[in-house]
Formats: sequence, C-alpha cells, structure tokens
Amino acid sequence: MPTRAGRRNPRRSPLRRAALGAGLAGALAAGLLTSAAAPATAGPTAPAAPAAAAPDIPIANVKAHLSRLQSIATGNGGNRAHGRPGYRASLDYVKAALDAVGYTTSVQQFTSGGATGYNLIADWPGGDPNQVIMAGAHLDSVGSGPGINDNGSGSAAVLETALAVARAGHQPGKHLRFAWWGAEELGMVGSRYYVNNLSSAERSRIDGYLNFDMIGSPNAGYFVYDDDPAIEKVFKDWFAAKGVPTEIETEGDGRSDHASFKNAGIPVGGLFTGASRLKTTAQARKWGGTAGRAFDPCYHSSCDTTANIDDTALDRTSDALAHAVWTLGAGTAAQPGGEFENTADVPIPDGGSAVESPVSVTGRSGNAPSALKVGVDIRHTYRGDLVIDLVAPDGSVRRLKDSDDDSGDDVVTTYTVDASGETADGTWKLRVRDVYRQDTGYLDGWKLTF
Ligand code: DTR
Ligand code: CA
Ligand code: ZN
Ligand code: ZN
Repeated sequence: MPTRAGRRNPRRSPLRRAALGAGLAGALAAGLLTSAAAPATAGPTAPAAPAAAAPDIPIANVKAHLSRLQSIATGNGGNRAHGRPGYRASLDYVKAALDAVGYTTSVQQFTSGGATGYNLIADWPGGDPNQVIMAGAHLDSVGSGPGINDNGSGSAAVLETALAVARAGHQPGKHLRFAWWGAEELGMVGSRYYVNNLSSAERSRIDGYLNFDMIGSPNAGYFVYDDDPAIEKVFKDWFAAKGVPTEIETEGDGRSDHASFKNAGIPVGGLFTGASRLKTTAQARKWGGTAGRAFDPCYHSSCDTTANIDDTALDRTSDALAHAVWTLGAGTAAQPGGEFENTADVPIPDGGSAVESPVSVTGRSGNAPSALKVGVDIRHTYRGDLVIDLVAPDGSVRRLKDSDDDSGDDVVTTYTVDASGETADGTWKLRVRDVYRQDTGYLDGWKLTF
C-alpha cells in the first residue's frame, strides 16, 4: 500500500499518532468498537410527517407567463395554434423554464392535419415511479387569437406549480409529471397521442391526471370536474375551505384533454371557469360577475388576450391546482420523514482494505429522493487518505469522496446524492477505505436523511 512521500502533515507528531492508536486500542478493549456493526435498526427518528401544505402560487408569476405567451402570439401572426410558429415558441418557453430548475423534459412529436405537433412532458425526479400523479394543460390556441384564457391560463398555472415544486425542493411520495399538450383544439389530438403511446404498464402507473383548461375566465364560475370522486373531493374541499362555492362541471366530458386519460381508464379531475355558456342569475349571486353574460365572451376569439383574465379566479384556481398536486402526490401513507443511522464505531485499517457500516432503511415506500443526505463522521489524522462510497441496497455504488492531498483531520460533513433511481427500503452501506499508510482513524457514525 503506498505511503505518501514527503507530504506528512506537519501537525502530525509521532506522539499524536501514538495517542490516537492508544485511543483506538483503549476503545477496542472497552468493547466500544466493532468491525462490521450490526445494521442499525433505528427506524425513522422523526415522527411521520403529515403531507406538507402546498405553497401559495404567486398570481404575479402566473400572469408573467401569460404576458410571455401574449408576446409570443403577437410576434407570430397573432396566435399560438397547432402547426404555427407561435405554438412551438410557446413550448420552447415552457421547456426552458423547466430545464433551468432540474426537470427531466421531453418533447413528443406527432402529426395532425398535415402539420407537426408537439407535446411537452416534464418529470420531477424522485417519488415512486409506480405511483405517478400528472397535471396538464393544452398549450395551443385556436387560429383566431392568442388563446390567453384558452388555454394560456391552464398552461401558466401548471408551469408555475411545477416551478413551485422545484423552489420547495418538494419530495412527495409519488412521482410528479407535468404535461403541455399540442392540438387540443383539433380534438385533443396531442393528449390522445400521448396516452395511446403509453405501454399498459406505463398507463397503470398513472394514479391520476388533473386537467386545467380555461381557469381564468373574466366572468368566472368555479366548476370542478365530476369524475374521480377522490380528486373531485380534493378540489371541492379546498374551495369550501376558502368559502368559494363550486358546481360540478356537467359539460366537461369529452371537451378537453382529460378525456384522453379517462378513455384509458385513468382517474381524472380538474377545474374550469367557463367558456361560452351564459352565467345565470343564481350563479352571479354566488360568484359575482354578470348574469346573462358568457363566462368568457372572448372564447375562441381574437380578444382572448391578457386583458381577458380575471385575476381572482386565476389566483384561486392556481392555488387549488398546487394544493391538489401536493395532496394527491403525498402518497397513500404519508412518508415518514426520516433519519436512519449507525453510530457504531468501525476502525479503518491504515492503508488497508475497505470497511463497511450498514444501515437498514424500513417503512418507506417507493424510491429514495433525488437529494438524499448522507451525514458522515470519521475521525482520522489525514483525511486525504480516505475514499468514501455509498452502497445502495442493490449494490450500486456512489462515490462520495476521493483520496487527495488534504492533510486535515477528520471528515465530518453531509453529502447530497441523487438516489432517485434506488428503492428506499433495504440495507444501505457506507464503505470507507484508507489508501495510504501512516495515518489512521475510525468511522464514528453515519446517517441517511430522507
Ligand atoms: N373545449 C375546450 C373548452 C371547454 C368547453 N367546455 C369545457 C369543459 C371542461 C374543460 C374545457 C372545456 C377548449 O376549447 O379548449
Ligand atoms: Ca396564489
Ligand atoms: Zn378552446
Ligand atoms: Zn381549451
């Protein structure tokens, strides 16, 4: 085993090394040190955390996205329609915002009406890949206008919720996927293409799809899709808690992208603030606005611009959207927060073979997070001698630290690794090796925090 040539730590006197050796020997004699400690069976030390509450979605951010979509339409012939440059420019805007904050995005291409169409799919790393919650909105407009309420409103609210997930570093039990559909105005073409191209296994992993098409109507009503009861309840309870009455959406079937998922047997839900139907007197009494006037008088018209939005409606529906994503994404059993540690001391052979310290993780469903914390506490007189690896339950190895010339003492730090590809439950190991002679130490303990 190599010995470091001429790079001894000046602070490292023979006396200091001898004292440490005696310390280790003394600890061994007292039975405090074991070579491969039995896996720590300490479960989550934190109480099972209730599902975290969704953050408020800033309406200013949502409206900033609408302004960008308006500019895109203005700069591309006045619309963002399928097959026109304004649509692809809209998709590029949304994709860039998501790529910038760590989403895994993909653009799915299809053809309709002789023109190329595109869906944008954005996966938030982590969560149980076998339990997927999707939220989506069609991004295309009709050819006659910029489509800011129909459906910039849904697109912007879904985008801002996805960005809020990233801002929060949110790690739900389920896997979150967001989608922006092409060619909805031609008959839900993009979403149907997506669902039809899922394998049956992929389809079975989608626990629910939430649709948001026209959620900022200027003469708004508050309609909740009358489809999956559990999803419907999440929305209705949220509005009830805010003192906002809702009605079930009776016209919705087949009228937007949720139909593509419902037809495949996937539970669906969503929100709608109304299109060309007229608001009744009774509805005006409970919601405000104007009776005898369409919920959105600019439906499919050139006047569907940024002026065609009711801020209160869009703020409420955006917050309800985020609430549903946080609530439905939490997973069936609220994931216990959780620290799993092994505090047994393990001596590290000087210039010798690697040692391992196991931790048994239990009680977690699905995969580990994309930001798994690995707390390490090693006492050593020359930390540059040390190579440290995290070994997942399936045996895959992640390098936490390489050897180097750092002559300092000890390694007391927390590493963050993307372990979202690993199942959480199982025996994880910290593997430590001292690759140079003359200095030695021991693993004092280590901890995984989910
Ligand atoms: N077809 C949608 C607008 C629409 C009409 N009724 C509903 C009900 C639920 C969602 C959407 C709609 C469009 O023009 O995009
Ligand atoms: Ca808000
Ligand atoms: Zn439309
Ligand atoms: Zn629409």
